[in-house]
Order: sequence, then C-alpha cells, then structure tokens
Amino acid sequence: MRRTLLMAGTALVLALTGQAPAEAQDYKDEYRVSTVVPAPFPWGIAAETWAELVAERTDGRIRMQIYPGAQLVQGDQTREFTAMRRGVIDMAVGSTINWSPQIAELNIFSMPFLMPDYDALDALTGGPVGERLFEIIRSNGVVPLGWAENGFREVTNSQRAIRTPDDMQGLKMRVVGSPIYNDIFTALGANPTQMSWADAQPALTTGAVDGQENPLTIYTVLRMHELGQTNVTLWHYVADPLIFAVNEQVWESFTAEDQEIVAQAALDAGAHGIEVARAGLVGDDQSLIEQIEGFGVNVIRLSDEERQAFVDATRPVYEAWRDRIGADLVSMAEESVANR
Ligand code: X2X
Repeated sequence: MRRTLLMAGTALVLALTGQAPAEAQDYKDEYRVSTVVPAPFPWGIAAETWAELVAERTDGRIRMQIYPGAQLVQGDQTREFTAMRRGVIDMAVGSTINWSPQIAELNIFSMPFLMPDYDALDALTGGPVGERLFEIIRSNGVVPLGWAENGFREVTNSQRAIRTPDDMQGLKMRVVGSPIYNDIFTALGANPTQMSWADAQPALTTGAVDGQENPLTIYTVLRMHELGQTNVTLWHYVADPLIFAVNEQVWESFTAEDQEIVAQAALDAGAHGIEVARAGLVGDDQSLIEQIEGFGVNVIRLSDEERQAFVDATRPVYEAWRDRIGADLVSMAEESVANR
C-alpha cells in the first residue's frame, strides 16, 4: 500500500516536472562552498549570508560550510570552476575573473573601461549579458543562481602616484588569473606577474611586487597601506562581480522546494553582499575613500582627460579581446552600457 502510494506520488511529480523527485534523506551532511576571501570582506559576507539563510529556511536540511582561500583547490582560484563542475566543490561564490580561464565569455567584465560606473555594471549583470552568461555556465554543468560583488578594481602601488600611463612604466604589478590582465598592464608599460591571491599577499608584504589592483574593500580589510601600498588611483577600469553557483548533480539532488530556497537565498544574500561591497563608495557617501585618505594614503582621482589617456592606451587590448570573448556578446554589453 505504502509502495503504491509512493509510486503514485512519483508518477505525479514526474508528470508535473519531467524529473524524478529528489529525496531529502539523500542529502550530504555538509555542502562545501568555495570562496577566495572570507568575511569581513564583502565577498565572504555574501557567502556566509547565503549559508545562514539556507540553514534557517531549510530547518538545517542543507548545511553549507564556507572554505575560503580557494583551499579546496589548494589556493589556485583559477581551478575553482573546474572543481565545481566535477563535484570536488559543491558550491561557490566565485569571481568571474577566476572562472574566465574555463568560460572565456566571463572576461567581459575585465574589458578595460567598458563599465564607467555601477549603473553600467548593473546593466550587464541584470540584463541580457547576464542572462547569456548564466546560460553558458549552465551548459558547462554548473547552476548559477545570482550575483554578488567584489567591486571596481583600483590600482595601488608603493612607488609613486599614478596619474598617466607613463607613471606605470616598469612597475612590477601582481595581476589576477586571466591573461587579459597581462595584456592590459603590458600595454600600459608595467611589468605584470600573474599570481594567486594566496601568493599575492606575501609578495606585497615583502615588496616582491610594487603594486596590485583590487577593490577598495580588499585594500581596507587587508590594511594594504601598512604593506607600503600608499598610492591609490581611482580609475574604475574593470569591475568584478561574483556568482553564486551549485554543481549540477548537487542541484538535482535537492527537492524542488529546497532548490527554490537555495536560489532565493542566493538572491537575498547577493543583494546584501552588493550593499556591503558599495558601502562608502557611492553617491554622497564616500566614507570608505575618506577612511583610506585618513591613513595618510595618496588617493588620486583622475580627471576625465587623465582617465581617457588610460582608455586610449588599453584600447588595442580591448579590440584584441573582442573576438576572444565573442563579438556579439561585446556588442550586447556595449549596448547595455549605452542604454543604462
Ligand atoms: O585574487 C584577487 O585579486 C581577488 C581576491 O580579487 C580575486 O579572487 C579575483
């Protein structure tokens, strides 16, 4: 009798969804969530909020443990996406930069000076570009659920104020794991070295590199001014959104109700994470920048003409990457930015 009822229930779900129903009792004791930086960085806060909301709303059925420092891939953040696809990592809140070695289209956010402001970033993540990127990620065996934010990446260094591309000449710069960054900094006359975040921190501490580029929240939480990074140029050349995602098999193992909870929690955690990432950096509230100036740091705000010199110097890189990313996607992005 029980068995018949169960089969009838299964048939009903199959008829409604075309999928066999997942059983909550098959769940793992713990789901491993990869990030690069932990709380109190906005990135880690987004991941923790996601885990907390899911635990609360599933009454503890789904327990998510955050593993920062890309430790599940031995610190090599450029292998995070592959590990998630293969199920070595169950879930992640990951940077589009770190996943771009596998998904070339994600380099769209690293196109120099494509996004002049937060509205432009939102127009990409919240518009047809974001939808297209999520389709591509899905077709690679990973289920994307929403966006969070690392932030606009500003350039810092220990040697001198950067106001013109000339000021970059010969500076040893730590850059992230997409080759587009090598191209950008080479075009500007600097000397870029690609390094994981794990290696970047000692390199900054020992002075093995002169500078780096990261969002200002990374700068302040890490207290980079104490590592000699006393020149900060606000050039807003690229922005770094983050994606909440789940391995496909893990996703399919969840009941429809729990999928809904995990997805909604990602949206809610993303909204909170983005608010934290922008605090003190938008509109009249520039308090994060004032705090950095309060440390005695030389914060350089570029005039439109000064910024344009960097746009011009990196334009050949932008054009060279148009086809590598996909000319259609780049056009779509340019249109979204123009119509924001
Ligand atoms: O490595 C970086 O610079 C970081 C932490 O911003 C990313 O993972 C993209």
